Amino acid sequence: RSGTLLIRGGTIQTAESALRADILVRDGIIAAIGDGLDTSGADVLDAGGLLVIPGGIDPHTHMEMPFMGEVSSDDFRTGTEAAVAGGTTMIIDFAIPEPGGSLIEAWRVWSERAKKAVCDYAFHVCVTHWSASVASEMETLVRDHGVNSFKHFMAYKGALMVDDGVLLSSVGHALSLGALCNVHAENGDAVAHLQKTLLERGITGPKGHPLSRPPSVEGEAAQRIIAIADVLGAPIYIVHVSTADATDAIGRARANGQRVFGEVLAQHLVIDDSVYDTDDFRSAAAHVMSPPFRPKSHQAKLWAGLANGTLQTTATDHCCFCAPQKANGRDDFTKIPNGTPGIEDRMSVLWHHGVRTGRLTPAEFVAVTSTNTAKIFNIHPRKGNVSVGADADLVLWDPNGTRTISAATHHQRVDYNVFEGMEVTGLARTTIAGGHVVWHENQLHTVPGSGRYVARPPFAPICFPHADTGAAG
Ligand code: DUC
Ligand code: ZN
Ligand code: ZN
Ligand code: ZN
Repeated sequence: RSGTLLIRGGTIQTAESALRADILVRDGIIAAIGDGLDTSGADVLDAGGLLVIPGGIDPHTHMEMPFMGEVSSDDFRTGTEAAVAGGTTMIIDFAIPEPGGSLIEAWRVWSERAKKAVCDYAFHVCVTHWSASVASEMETLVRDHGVNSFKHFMAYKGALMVDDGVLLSSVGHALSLGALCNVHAENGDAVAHLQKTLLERGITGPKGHPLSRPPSVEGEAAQRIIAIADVLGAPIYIVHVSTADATDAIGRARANGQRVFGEVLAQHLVIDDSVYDTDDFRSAAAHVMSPPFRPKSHQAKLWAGLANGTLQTTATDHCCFCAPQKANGRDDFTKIPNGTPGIEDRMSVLWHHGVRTGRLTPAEFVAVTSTNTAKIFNIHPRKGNVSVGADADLVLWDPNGTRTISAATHHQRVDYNVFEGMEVTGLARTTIAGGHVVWHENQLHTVPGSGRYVARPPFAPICFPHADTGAAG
């Protein structure tokens, strides 16, 4: 192929505006936008009747992750192939150190695994303990390795969980480095206590999972991390907000001027806790993820949060385990590997249940699937945007195309789909990653290893609202 691509006849939909114009892509970059472009020698893609949107960015995935005695079944090749088939062109995965181990080593291990990715990627690096060497490794990661975000688990006691002391040290240190902290907000002590109580009462099946992680467990942790961030004057990003409790806590903090960000998963927006209301172990276990699915009443709050800006990003926490892996917890729900797939279907689910229902405008759809994530993690306007000079990560989005979601046809390497049977309107006709057509007319054209690591620069201290910049106030 020529390396030059003309996308002709589409409507460019960004988080800002809709514009009828052609796009010229050269050497992986958007070279020109307009009409009557000089296109000699270019391959032409007809986008008539389609929207041209910035490729989706999923800020929360777990490819090939060792977790709860298993390894998640999608690796960086299959997981990113599923991503581009669904219109997502970048992921931010999580590099997790060995217990007590090196953060830089974790970054290296994940970098090695990601070499087979077919779209661009970056890593949040997890802080799972605290020491002087962790602090200095954080500094090295920010300075030399393009990391500007660190992740913390307030749950998974005895494994990944950190206490408030670690949170205070790490969030405060990250602030000084110009990095943003992420948190999984669930009270891990409460979860461990409830798990023990439930097992003692003989509740060993998957029905115990949501009972061990009720909404207040998330609400408490969200309020606590918001208070800790406020004490430090640091921004904070709360992953997979699944409850009215946490959404309200974020809304209050933002109303008070605190810089708190919230992410919501496509799964939590449309699936409720009735999935646990079955004696079929396989089906219930397939839906064991944390936070769990919630009573339906929470969903309206999550959608409202996206529409009113309380929640800014959508993700999937894509973390696949097949039935034999889930079966590890047949006699004890606490041993079911936590996680659900989602990366291939996030964009369609958001369009169908968001835009088609009038909950989101097309511009808001682009914001919450791509642009806001690029801004929050400091890779905008290179990512999350359609502008001259930006990376040519683009999707020719058919707002009226329909498909039925199914594990029988998906590209995710997992034996079920939580959206099985859902008919959705809105799909990726063509996906372009780094200037290459990687998905077209229902076919993958991917090259393992064509994805690139995206180094993310730290934030200038002035960009953090409460940071002590030496200025008055
Ligand atoms: N929750 C999951 O369901 N899987 C991976 C990690 C997490 O926090
Ligand atoms: Zn090429
Ligand atoms: Zn989590
Ligand atoms: Zn996760």
